[in-house]
Amino acid sequence: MARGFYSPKGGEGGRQGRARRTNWLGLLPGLGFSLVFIASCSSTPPRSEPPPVLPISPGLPGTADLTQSPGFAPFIERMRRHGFAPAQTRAILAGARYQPAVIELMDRQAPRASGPSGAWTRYRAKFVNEAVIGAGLGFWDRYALALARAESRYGVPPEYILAIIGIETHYGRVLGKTRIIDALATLAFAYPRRADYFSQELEQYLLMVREEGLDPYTPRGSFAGAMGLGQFMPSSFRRYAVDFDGDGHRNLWDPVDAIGSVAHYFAQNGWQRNGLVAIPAQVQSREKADTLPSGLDTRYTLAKLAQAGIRPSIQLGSSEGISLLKLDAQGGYEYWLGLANFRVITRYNRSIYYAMAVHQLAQALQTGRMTQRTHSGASPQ
Ligand SMILES: [Ca+2]
Repeated sequence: MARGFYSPKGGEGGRQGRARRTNWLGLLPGLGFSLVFIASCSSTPPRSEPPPVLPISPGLPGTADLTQSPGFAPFIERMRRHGFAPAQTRAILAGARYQPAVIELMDRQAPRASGPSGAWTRYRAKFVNEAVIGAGLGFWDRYALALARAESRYGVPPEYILAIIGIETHYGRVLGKTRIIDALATLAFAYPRRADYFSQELEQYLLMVREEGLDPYTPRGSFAGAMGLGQFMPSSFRRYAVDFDGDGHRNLWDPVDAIGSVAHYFAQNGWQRNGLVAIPAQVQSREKADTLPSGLDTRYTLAKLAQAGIRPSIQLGSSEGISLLKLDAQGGYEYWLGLANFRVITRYNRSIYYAMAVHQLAQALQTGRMTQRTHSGASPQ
């Protein structure tokens, strides 16, 4: 998802229609404020235990009020600075439901084994496969004009925009069906480990629905609050979403707006037109290569890499700032060199596997497109 963390796909399905518009005056106070929430917000359950199952209908005896969360009062204050009266914020949140499944899914994102276990090969197979490539090529045909326009305006090639949308939502097939307000309120007020992050996203969400004139209870998406074909978090929605079809609304459930918005996201995060993303590396020996630390934050010159017996598989100019990437593939580690645009992809989701899957899916889509166009006699673009 845009700006967040890896979210496992496939647990949610459904299609989000265009979010209904609302009259904000209708949300002013008058609703009851009794909210049902997790009883204790002071600790995170250990990963090995199932998450607590709590009643979700308001007013049941023995349940706590959302206002008991230590983050609740500061949140009301923060929204006041944006012109939300406390009663108004409370009224909106009164309609949010605690969703234990959200906590459960969040806790399931266990850290990966340190390897070698072939984790990259398994990850790749989920996203770079015939089904996703086929759907991506169909999407490319349908939205070729918008993709070309996005490339011209933002410098991001169609295949990378398509790879993001394919990995995030399988081209709109898996958009998530959790109400965004439920996901964000649950994580902001009942998930202490990430409360800071999610209360900021909840704040951004309320600002977003006010700006866009949306009913706060209508948008749906992932259990972590990501929305639309590119799975933007609310802060990314506000910062990077664009109205790319010119109908006056930013609608990330609309493919054309999603295409423009993903490209805009990349451009704003430093995407270099015609820049390289990643290339395989040849290593003389693993022992020698492993004398250099690897990872997203590493920066090497070609000379430094050569000293460790690591060479690019294609000729590179005098590149600086090369990240050495080591992937836990089945049958042994793979070494890659990540360039500036690779790191831009990680701004979307800070994961080497994620960015590499985007890159490899993009390459497969480009090859597929060229093959199609060649066979049909069209120019291979
Ligand atoms: Ca639009």
